[in-house]
Order: sequence, then structure tokens, then C-alpha cells
Amino acid sequence: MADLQEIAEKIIAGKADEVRGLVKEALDEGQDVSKILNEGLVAGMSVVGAKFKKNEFYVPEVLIAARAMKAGMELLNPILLEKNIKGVGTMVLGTVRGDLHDIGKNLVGMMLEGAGFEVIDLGVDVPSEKFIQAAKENNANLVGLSALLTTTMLAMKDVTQAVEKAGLKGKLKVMIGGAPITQDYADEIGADGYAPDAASAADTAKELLKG
Ligand code: B1M
Repeated sequence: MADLQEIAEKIIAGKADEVRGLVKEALDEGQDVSKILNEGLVAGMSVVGAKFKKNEFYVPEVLIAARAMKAGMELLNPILLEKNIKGVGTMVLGTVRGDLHDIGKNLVGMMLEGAGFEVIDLGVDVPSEKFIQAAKENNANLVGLSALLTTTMLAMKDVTQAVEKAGLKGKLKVMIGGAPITQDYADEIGADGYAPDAASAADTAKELLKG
């Protein structure tokens, strides 16, 4: 019987082919899909997040682990969709208008997926209206904004204002991050949460959904 703990270990080691093989084996054996997701893939990615937070893992290791996670998710996703198994929440994620940096945002997306969130990645240079439209279309409960420039971080305020204008304040939580962003800035523009790095982003997103 495929060992879910082993799937987690292969995620941590970034072994995409082995993760794919073990997930396939577990599915063929009829193991529970949610169990494979949570005790295999998500468990492994949580360790990766914790190691990244403690500087025991760096960006390349996280990217390799995320690729392994993706290999497993490719097999699970169709079944999860079919069974309508919902994740912990849905985040519409993007880099704000005028900003083309996406490495940090992509890491945040991977960590959130690893933590069981559904992530709708809108890419870079995303205008505020697009965030709102996508959030409505996907029934999202979180919007994640990334900015790397002191000039483009100002566009985050457009999004918090757009959320308010759309009457979604409180229902659609806004989380922000990126190198120039601080908790003070989040407070100033009325964002619901701030995370300094990708590993904390998953924890912050979960906290926001509790409150
Ligand atoms: Co740009 N760039 N860049 N750049 N670039 C910076 C940001 C800069 C600090 C470099 C410098 O001058 N020292 C500087 C900004 C200065 C400022 O505003 N204070 C700068 C500049 C000026 C520019 C241009 C204007 C340069 C030019 O053309 N004259 C231009 C702007 C283009 C534009 O966006 N319109 C530009 C372009 C580029 C490239 C395209 C060449 C490339 C981006 C490639 C890409 O992303 N696909 C690039 C890069 C790579 C960088 C640096 C070197 C690295 C950024 C990065 O990927 N870091 C950067 C200097 C630096 O940071 N050392 C720089 C790694 C990444 C993992 O970290 O993105 O911080 P980071 O993400 C972290 C956290 O911030 C957090 O979690 C991540 C992981 O822990 N986080 C979130 C991020 N988003 C989050 C969202 C959350 C929560 C947490 O919730 C939703």
C-alpha cells in the first residue's frame, strides 16, 4: 500500500516523478483522495513552509518542492473537482497594476495551494477591477496582492477601495505582501492582513478566514 508519509517525504525532497508515482499508486489502491491530499501533499508542503520560514530551505528548494506538489496535484485535481471537495478557501492572487515582479507571488501561491487553498492566479500587472471581477466569479473569500516597487504598492489601496465599493468589505479579505510592504502600510490602506513571506502567507490566510 502506498505510504502517505512517503509522499510527504518525497515532496520535501522535491522528487516530482516519485510523488506522481506514489500518488497514482495510492489512487489505484482506492485510498481516500482527501487523505492523500492532506496527509501526503499538504503535510509535505507544510514542512517545506516551516523550513523556509526558519531559513533551512531557500527559494530554489521551495520551487522544487512545489513542482513535486504540482505533479501530485495534477492527478488529484480532476477527482477533487468531480467530488467537489472544497479546500480551506479560495484566493484570487496577483501582482498589482504596473508591477511585473512575480517570483514572490508565485511562491505565495504555491504555499497556499500546499496548505489546501484554491488559488486563482491572475498574473502580473493586474488592475483592481480584475481582482474584484475574478473574486466574484470564483466566489473567493480572499484577495492576495503582491507588489515589489515603492511606486506600485500604492495600487494596493485601489484594490482595498474597490473591495469596499463593491460592498465586499469583511466578506472578501485582502492580504498584501512584497518587499516594500509593512504591517503599518496594510493598516494604513485598510488591508485585512499582511504577510512578510510565503510561508507566513498561508498561516495569515487561514487566520483571516477564522476572523
Ligand atoms: Co526589479 N526591482 N525591477 N526586477 N527586482 C527590485 C524589486 C528592486 C528592489 C531592485 C533594486 O533596485 N535593488 C527595485 C525596486 C526599488 C523600489 O521600488 N524600492 C526594482 C526595480 C527598480 C525594477 C525596475 C523598475 C527596473 C527598471 O526597469 N529600471 C523594473 C520594474 C518592472 C515593473 O515591475 N514594472 C524591474 C524589473 C525586474 C525584472 C523583470 C528584471 C525582475 C522580475 C522578474 C520576475 O519577477 N519575473 C526583477 C527582479 C528579479 C528584482 C529583484 C532582483 C528580485 C525580486 C525577487 O524576485 N525576489 C529585486 C531586488 C530584491 O528584492 N533583492 C528587484 C525574490 C522573491 C522570492 O522575494 O518578491 O520579495 P519577494 O517575495 C517574498 C516576500 O516579499 C513575500 O513572500 C515572498 C517569498 O517569501 N511576498 C508576499 C511577496 N508577495 C507577497 C504577497 C503576499 C504575502 C507575501 O500576500 C498576498
